[in-house]
Amino acid sequence: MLKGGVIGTGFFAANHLNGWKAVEGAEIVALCDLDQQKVRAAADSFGVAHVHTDAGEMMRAHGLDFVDVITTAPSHRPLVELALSHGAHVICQKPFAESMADARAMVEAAEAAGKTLMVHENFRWQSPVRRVIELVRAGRIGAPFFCRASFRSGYDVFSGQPYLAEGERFIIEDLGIHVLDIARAIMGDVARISAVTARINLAIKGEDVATILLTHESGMASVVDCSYATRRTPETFPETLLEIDGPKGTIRLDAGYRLTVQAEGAEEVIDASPPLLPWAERPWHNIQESVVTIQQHFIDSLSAGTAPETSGADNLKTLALVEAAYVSAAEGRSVATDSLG
Ligand code: NAD
Ligand code: 89V
Repeated sequence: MLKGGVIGTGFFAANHLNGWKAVEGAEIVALCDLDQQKVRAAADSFGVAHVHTDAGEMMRAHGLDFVDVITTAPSHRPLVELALSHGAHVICQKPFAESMADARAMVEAAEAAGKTLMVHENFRWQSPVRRVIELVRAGRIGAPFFCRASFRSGYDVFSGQPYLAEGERFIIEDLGIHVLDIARAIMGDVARISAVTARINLAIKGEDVATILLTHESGMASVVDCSYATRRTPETFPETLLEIDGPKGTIRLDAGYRLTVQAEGAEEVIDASPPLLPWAERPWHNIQESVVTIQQHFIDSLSAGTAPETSGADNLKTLALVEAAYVSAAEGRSVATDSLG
């Protein structure tokens, strides 16, 4: 049984703590948050014996095998490097870092320490999305030549996560990052990107609409479109809708987790709804289930000594898309993803 510690017991942490209870091969033995009341409340709710308000103290006290970092991006680099310096493997929430330099530094620190660093990039692990990725990877429609990955909602994310209203950057960095990662998982790595953004909700600081064209290294294209300003029914938060064309057919993931596969003259319609785990609540259940799946993948990767699919090194490529999208939107031009230095 691997011994883990959690850093950050804010809004999203209850999902991780519920998740860790379901994961085989791992146990959370200590929690840390700067806020004594929050960390104590989480420890009481989840029956964790040890609480700390200083991450260094937690690392020194427990001989942890791994650390789960569930803080917001500005604290990721110091906390990840701290955990690595104490010989722990790390799984860190998205967005991995505020800059490519910080992200690269964390990946290099993990390599130097000989430890696994994985990013909790969970949308590609949502079971409906995963089914689509696996169908494409299995060649069901042949090599895809088009993908649309679409997340459009009017859901109020700001009441749970007020920091999302306060940053200069919003939807690409917080949500688009997931959808860009899904496009990468389906269509492969990206050579060029072109983005147009808008701020419709004037009560927030950052952009809440982004429409992004990706040119993949294969030469094929994807459209990633995201909005938190869309008023429509059904409200699909937090579903990513997908449409992928290949020479042998089309795969669509439509609202309500309706998965349609049309290939080689046959059509299959599947209810790909994620399960509602006992502790989960709609509409978050889709995200909540993926937390357990990604955590299990992290522990399985540690046990097998293999690199996780959404490793820190892999996530550099998703983060580069975020950076390139902001450059593209600001400068009104298409940006090569390898031009960011
Ligand atoms: P939050 O602000 O509610 O909680 C973060 C907690 O970290 C706070 O309680 C804060 O006190 C603590 N913290 C910060 N620095 C610390 C330090 N040095 N030592 C100890 N504790 C520290 O944030 P949140 O909404 O829970 O989000 C956390 C992260 O999870 C964000 O990066 C967010 O983008 C991400 N997130 C991911 C998903 C997903 O589906 N993958 C969903 C929601 C949030
Ligand atoms: O998944 C996330 O990162 C969340 C939300 C779904 C609200 O965008 O912040």
